[in-house]
Amino acid sequence: MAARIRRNVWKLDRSDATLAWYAQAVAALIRRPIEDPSSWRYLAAVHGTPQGMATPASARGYWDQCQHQSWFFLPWHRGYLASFEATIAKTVKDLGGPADWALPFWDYSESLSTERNARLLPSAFVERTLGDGSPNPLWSRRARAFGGNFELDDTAVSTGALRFTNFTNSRPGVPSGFGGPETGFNPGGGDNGGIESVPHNRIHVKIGGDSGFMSDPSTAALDPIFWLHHANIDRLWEVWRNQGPQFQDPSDERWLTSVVFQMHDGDGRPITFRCADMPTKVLHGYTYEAVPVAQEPELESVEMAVASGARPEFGGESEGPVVLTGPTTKADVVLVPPSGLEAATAQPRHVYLNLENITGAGIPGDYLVYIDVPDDDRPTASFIGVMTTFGLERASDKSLSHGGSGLSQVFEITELASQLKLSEANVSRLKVTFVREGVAKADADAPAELADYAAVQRKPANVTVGKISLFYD
Ligand SMILES: [Cu+2]
Repeated sequence: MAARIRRNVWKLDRSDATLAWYAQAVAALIRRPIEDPSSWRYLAAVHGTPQGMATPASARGYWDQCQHQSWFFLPWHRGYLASFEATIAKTVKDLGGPADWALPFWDYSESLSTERNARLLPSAFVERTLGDGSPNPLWSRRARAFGGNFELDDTAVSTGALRFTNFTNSRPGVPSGFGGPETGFNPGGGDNGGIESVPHNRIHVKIGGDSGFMSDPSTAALDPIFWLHHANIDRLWEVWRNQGPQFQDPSDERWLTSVVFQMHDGDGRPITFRCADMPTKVLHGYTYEAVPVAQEPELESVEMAVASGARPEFGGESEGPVVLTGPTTKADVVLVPPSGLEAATAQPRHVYLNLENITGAGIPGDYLVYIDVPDDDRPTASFIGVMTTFGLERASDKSLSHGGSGLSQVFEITELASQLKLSEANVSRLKVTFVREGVAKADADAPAELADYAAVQRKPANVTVGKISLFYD
């Protein structure tokens, strides 16, 4: 079989039928019963099931399998995309369409100078109805937006994660690389890999808003745009690997072979795969249109850490949990000067700010994080990054793998720490400011066949950062 080519959705010709066939296939899958592994509902349940939805015995080990905050995030979703694409492609063929249908990707990070629409939701997904007045199968329950403009700013579409030279990292206190931290089978909880945090998590919540499908892992895959978003994340993995010989997937057996994932192929037959199978079983069969190094939106460059060496040195922590209420919350980190550095002019090589045990419920949206020191004469605090909250409720669920210890996030702040003279003995406090970005209100209704998912009551949004800490190495 010829390789399928996954194309940039904004570069499809006006005459191209890829999305029209996608819409027809989506409509066909939505009509299938949930017990059918090739149905829309079953495929979405493989990612996650809403609270209260019982998993039939036959679906155990197949539903609720998504891997987040883990070095399995990229490979699990790669297999998931392949399973979905095979199902849609077979349906397209059965409906009389082309035999080589492939999932397009949405490259929202493309420079606006080469694709001015890049940050807009592709037009075929925007309208509720088609030209003939029938429902548009590609429309879904999303944040209210005008003309597909979900206000994706630089902080949402940044591909800065491509600068990580390490795929993973197991050292606590430092960033976990491009792909995510070393974990076992992990449906959620802990630290996001760079690419999972931004743009992945940011896009989910920007599109889903306060109650749309995309904002919650247990409903996200019900939205047809989910798959174009994840095709792009999967493509960025290839972009990352193509940057040079030092950009390597893990070679550890615990990543390659220790965890086996189960899904179905395009004919609904059970299949299994491991990360070691990625290049052969799963990646084989499709290729991405032009995998260039993505254009970087204008963001301050951040030096990314390479995983090596000993455990970083503790540099201070907040006095207690920080409850994020209101539009702005400030908290102090009480600093401990790094040993051996107080008297010297030497600076620590890297400084990391950690947000630990981020727990809560609902869809609070993301937070912009700023730092400054109380007596600093700068007029404004400095932006260090975005605390993303996609998957918060799941990560806070005590019945799941991490026992409800929540999400965590690490920011490298080396350059700012040196400007703020954090490692000097007379600087005793660091002020951290969380600015709530807010979530857009979502449409109240959903596609008619999926209305039951929209009726699920959401818990009121709340977020607590268990601890803010600082590490040096
Ligand atoms: Cu996702």
